[in-house]
Amino acid sequence: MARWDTLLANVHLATVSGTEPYGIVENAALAISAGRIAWLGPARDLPGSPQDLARRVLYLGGRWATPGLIDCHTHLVYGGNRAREFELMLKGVSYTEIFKAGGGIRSTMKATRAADEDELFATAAGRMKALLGEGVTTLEIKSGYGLDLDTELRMLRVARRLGRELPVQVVTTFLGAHACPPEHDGDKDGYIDFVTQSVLPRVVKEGLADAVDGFYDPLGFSAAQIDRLFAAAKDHGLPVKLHAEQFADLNGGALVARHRALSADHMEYVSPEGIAAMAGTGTVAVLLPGAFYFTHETQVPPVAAMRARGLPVAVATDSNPGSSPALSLVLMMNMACVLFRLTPDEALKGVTIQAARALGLAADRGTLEVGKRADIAVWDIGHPVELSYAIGANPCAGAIRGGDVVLDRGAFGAA
Ligand code: DI6
Ligand code: FE
Repeated sequence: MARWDTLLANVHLATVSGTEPYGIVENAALAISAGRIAWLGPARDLPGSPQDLARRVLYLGGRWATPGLIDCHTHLVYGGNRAREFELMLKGVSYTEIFKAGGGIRSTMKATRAADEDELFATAAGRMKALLGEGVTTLEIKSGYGLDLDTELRMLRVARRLGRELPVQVVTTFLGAHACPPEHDGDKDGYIDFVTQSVLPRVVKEGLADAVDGFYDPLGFSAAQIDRLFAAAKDHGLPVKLHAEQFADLNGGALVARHRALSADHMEYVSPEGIAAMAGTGTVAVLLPGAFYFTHETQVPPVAAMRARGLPVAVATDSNPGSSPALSLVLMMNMACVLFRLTPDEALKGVTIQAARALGLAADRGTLEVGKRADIAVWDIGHPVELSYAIGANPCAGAIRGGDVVLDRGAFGAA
């Protein structure tokens, strides 16, 4: 009797575990049973010949395998796009000015309210396929372009449906507190009442959200309003995360630390005090180089200070129509290295184990280790540094999710 379901052979592993950069095991093998990693190590340590050990042997032709990539911050579900606002931004009108003139999040709100479920599903699925083609096996999707009950629920239902119908695990986040809609103009407190008393209970009742997020910014909501939002999330047993310090230092580090948030996202303007407050709380700093790049931001997130305080740092696309129309997590790795000076090892951790941590899933995935889900990306590269090195390449040759091959571009050949 074969002891394993599947054995990956003739492969090099970047396990992203242990203390060495990338957690490399060369000339390796990796066994999968019941959708989980059952064994891994140098091939010479296999307790028999591959064919005797597993019902199925996949020969990877000397390619590299990493944990399946995890995009822990996206706004993939939305109507329309903001290409015309892009033209304005290139003429020198800032993201903030466009927002204040009634564009920005509000213009996507209008297009999203006008889109039915199938339309939202089809456009998001198209975008998602680009990410899955890069070995993404888990991704987060936020609501936040409805800003009314029906549309927020519709966005989250679409996100759940994407996870059922496409070969990826979708983690959903309720971002009702993304911006104040026209119905509540001048009354952000009233809108937060509506979000916490009318929308969140329905979201929870229908099981549509895995976490709650808000936009902590003068364009979004105040610390007192976020406190109220997070208290309501806690009452419903949901973890929280926050868009913080994107355009200014507002002491967001202390705010997320106080709430033991899963993550604090953007973080360009976080202060040394903010980093100190977050250190040791488990909160992950999620860096979003696509938004930094696209909004012509010049304030680089203080990566050296984060590193010095041992803050976990993740990297994500922030895929959204206004500030980061990005559909490549691999490109974000390059941008995190070049623009923010992450090391390529940190960038790989940022889209695997640290991204898993930002979703509260680190015990289950994010590294190649025995017992973790068999979510694996296979790459046509000679060394894992190449994932961060190239600009605009997609060396992904295949992907496995929960032990099943979900993407095959010729990775799984014969011996
Ligand atoms: N910050 C962002 O970068 C996205 N949301 C947020 O709070 C942008 C959303 C958009 O412009 O549509
Ligand atoms: Fe975002």
